[in-house]
Amino acid sequence: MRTPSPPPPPPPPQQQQQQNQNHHQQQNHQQQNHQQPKKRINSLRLKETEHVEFIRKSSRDTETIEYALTEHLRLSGMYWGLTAAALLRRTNEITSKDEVVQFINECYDEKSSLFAGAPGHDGHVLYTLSAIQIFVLYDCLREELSVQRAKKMCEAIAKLQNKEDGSFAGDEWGEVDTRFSYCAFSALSLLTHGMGEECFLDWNLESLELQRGEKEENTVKIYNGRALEIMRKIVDIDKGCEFIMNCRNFDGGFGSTPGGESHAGQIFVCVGALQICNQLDLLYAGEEDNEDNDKLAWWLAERQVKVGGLNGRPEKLPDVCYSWWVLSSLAALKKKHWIDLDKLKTFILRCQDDINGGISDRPDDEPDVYHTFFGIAGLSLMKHEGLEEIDPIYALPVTSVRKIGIESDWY
Ligand code: GRG
Repeated sequence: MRTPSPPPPPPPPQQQQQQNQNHHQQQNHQQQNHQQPKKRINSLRLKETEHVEFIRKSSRDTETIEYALTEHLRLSGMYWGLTAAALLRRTNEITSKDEVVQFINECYDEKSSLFAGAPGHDGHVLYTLSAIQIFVLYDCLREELSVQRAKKMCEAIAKLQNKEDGSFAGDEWGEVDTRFSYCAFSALSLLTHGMGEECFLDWNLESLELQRGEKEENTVKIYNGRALEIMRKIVDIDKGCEFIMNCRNFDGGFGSTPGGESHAGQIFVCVGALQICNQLDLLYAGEEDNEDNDKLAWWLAERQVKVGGLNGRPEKLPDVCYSWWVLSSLAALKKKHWIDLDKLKTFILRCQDDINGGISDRPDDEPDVYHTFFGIAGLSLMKHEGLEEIDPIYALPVTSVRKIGIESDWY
């Protein structure tokens, strides 16, 4: 299962080899793009106003084919757009809070006690997380989510866990994926932190004496611990983390299910889930693993290709969204500096549409809200001037998670 640990930085030879291969792919791609008319002038300055306008327009342009095709993930789209705007400190320019809350409530599916991607669709743990994230973003979880609904959601999430192997399904149809383990743990963590003690009192938790948002040193840690204790009453955290560890590969990465190929997106969800459950130590539990000799961080650092962008797995093209999936995972491992951050920043800024706003996967492609969010989130992780800082585990502004008492040392 385990291979010998790689040497410490600078880049290992296989990175060079892989970068060369990626370079060829990029050259081909760039050659194709040469034939298309250039529709923007890129100044390498973050186009804040244009991005806000792009997000605002994307949520209003209901007649476009893109809008129709993305209906099933409308709630996640709303989370991407609003969180990007919050990082730009301009949420109010997108839409009103009342309109947002009304839409979220329309997405609630009474049958599953979960939120759906759009009104009338089936509930799913991914959209449940998006709904909770938006409530946290607006600091209105307690006002807008009834205690009864919050408890039903906790029970519905618990039902998605397989008690034998600890995995989570996304919904009643049963597809299993480490993405859903992350969604379940993140949703429960935000709920248990944000709802307050009275929500959980009749679950024999009287002795926990929860208080919201304590700021003093140490008390916050205790608060985090108490929220985790509540989570333990709802789901089997240890088995959940055991399943995640069963999805680990010989290269240090993680896949969607045991034996699945390592992929940066899956690594984000696995590292995040372990971190939320306070079990990140499991990464270093093997004989050869320790924090200084970290195969996983190596795999992640090797995702940077010559043009500065990151790919999601070996021999693939770079894509702005991996600025988030890779860099947030490295942030959790406290190894962001294993990437050339200046080159990554330049790559993201080159993917902006300077005229109409929005960020695309690669330079000169069409922008969309997904890449706009993950590009801005990546820049925020690199502490880009003028942006709110983002929490690499919960994918929400640090100011928002602090308001519900989540204080961490991974920024
Ligand atoms: C709160 C940020 C947040 C997320 C919620 C759903 C989820 C939890 C995480 C998704 C993680 C994931 C698997 C991301 C990868 C998405 C992606 C770009 C997949 C593309 O895969 P391929 O194979 O692309 O089409 P490559 O780049 O490998 O060719």
